[in-house]
Amino acid sequence: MSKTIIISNRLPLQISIENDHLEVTPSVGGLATGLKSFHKDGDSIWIGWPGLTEEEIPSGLKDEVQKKAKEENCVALHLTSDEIDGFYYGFSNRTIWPLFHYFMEYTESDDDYWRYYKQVNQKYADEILNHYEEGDVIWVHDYQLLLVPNMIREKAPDAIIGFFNHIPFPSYEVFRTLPWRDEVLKGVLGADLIGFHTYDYERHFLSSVSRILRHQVDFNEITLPDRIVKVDSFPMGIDYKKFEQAALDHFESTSADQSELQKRLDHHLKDTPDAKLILSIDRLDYTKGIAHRIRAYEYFLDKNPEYIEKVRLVMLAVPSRSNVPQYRRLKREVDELVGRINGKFSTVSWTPIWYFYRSMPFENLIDLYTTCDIALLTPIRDGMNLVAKEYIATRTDKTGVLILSEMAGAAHEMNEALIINPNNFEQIAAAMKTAFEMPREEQIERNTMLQKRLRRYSVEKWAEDFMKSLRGTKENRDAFKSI
Ligand code: GDG
Repeated sequence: MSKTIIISNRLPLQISIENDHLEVTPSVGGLATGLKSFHKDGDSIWIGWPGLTEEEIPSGLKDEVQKKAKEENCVALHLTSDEIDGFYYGFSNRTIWPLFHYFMEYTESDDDYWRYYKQVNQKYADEILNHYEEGDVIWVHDYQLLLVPNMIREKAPDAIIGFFNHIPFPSYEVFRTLPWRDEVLKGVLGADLIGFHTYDYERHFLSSVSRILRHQVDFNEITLPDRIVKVDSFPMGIDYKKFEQAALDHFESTSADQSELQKRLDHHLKDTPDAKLILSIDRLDYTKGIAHRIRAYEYFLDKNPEYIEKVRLVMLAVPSRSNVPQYRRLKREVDELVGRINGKFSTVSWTPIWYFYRSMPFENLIDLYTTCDIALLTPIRDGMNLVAKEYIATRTDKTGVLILSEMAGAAHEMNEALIINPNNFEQIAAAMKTAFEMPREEQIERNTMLQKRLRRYSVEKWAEDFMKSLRGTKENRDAFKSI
């Protein structure tokens, strides 16, 4: 029977070593949380890196790592620390990531990074081919594996290959600055179907293909000498039922089951009449606009001192890519900003920002989503932003206000949120005021619409639509051959 082979840089599980034993924890991040439910329900295997370098795994435990992965229908691909440095921290996160998010000043062009990127992409492609059988569908994910589709195509010309890019695709004027632009485009074009979160990313990609490689582009199809490649937008959804159910369970649990975090949040709300909590959750990444958000909050408190002691920004920043200098600098900047603002506004009984620099268990995430009155998400660029969708899904009584950056892919589908430009502090402060004062009925009205859409376009539907379209490309190919 044919199967789906999912490939992403990281597996949805993270393997670590604790006291000579292997520990398995779920991976945090949009791709893993989103795709997990598709993988769980379907007949698929998932190939990816388990989070430990070859050198970190004692030789006696290598088989054990594979066994743990296999229990979850996963295959662990081992990478050396040099490969991780050059391929992951290097080309993926110092070249592609900043460039695709329009941070050109952070983008490095280094031949060694590129060499590792090609080498590791080949490793992924070879591992896929080890598991591939005729009739299988291959689904490659994200910017770390842009060369993989064509590497598979070279060895398995008839394979059905899909590629989905989870981050933005930049405009041609930005993309063309990449020294390896031709190779990258040729690599992705090995796929039959290329998916993006939004129509804009799709448009940018098609424009680069036609202007750099000079291929014929008709609407959303690219004609290659031997095949047609389809490009389309598939806005990724969330596992709506999981978040909704988690929120319902949360409200049904007794006070004895409450987490420490929940008790502290309740304490703040009980102590202060008209108290409001503003939530901010992201990986600590310069694309997420965390420093902008804190500055906008400062601007808001400066302009609206009547909210002092009444609001609190609860900010969860999940450690990410700390081997890359910009991330370390951002960490310092955020630490300083939080310190400065807490120093500036705190009173004996109140601090304006609660800052957590860690990853929290899922249950705590639900505590935050269900308790905070406002979610303030201000990315400077973001492929989609699933946190915005998760926040709305957990608001089972339909109250709560989402303030969302227009630079997030999610903003295209979430018009009922308060949409802001992350560079405009005045506008963000005004949106915060609007959110605090928004009548309950209006919140319910907006969230009813949002929830209806998110429920319908869940992650299951997203994967189903992509797969359906991918299978459809096979018919296209057969028709093309018969011309
Ligand atoms: C990339 C693109 C695109 C966060 N903190 C914790 C935690 N999370 C989970 C959230 C959410 C996910 O991580 C974050 O997803 P995002 O979409 O917001 O952001 P990225 O990680 O940057 O994801 C993004 C996504 O891929 C999908 O295509 O939307 O634009 O950049 O699911 O719930 N989960 C737990 N603890 C935490 O502390 N358990």
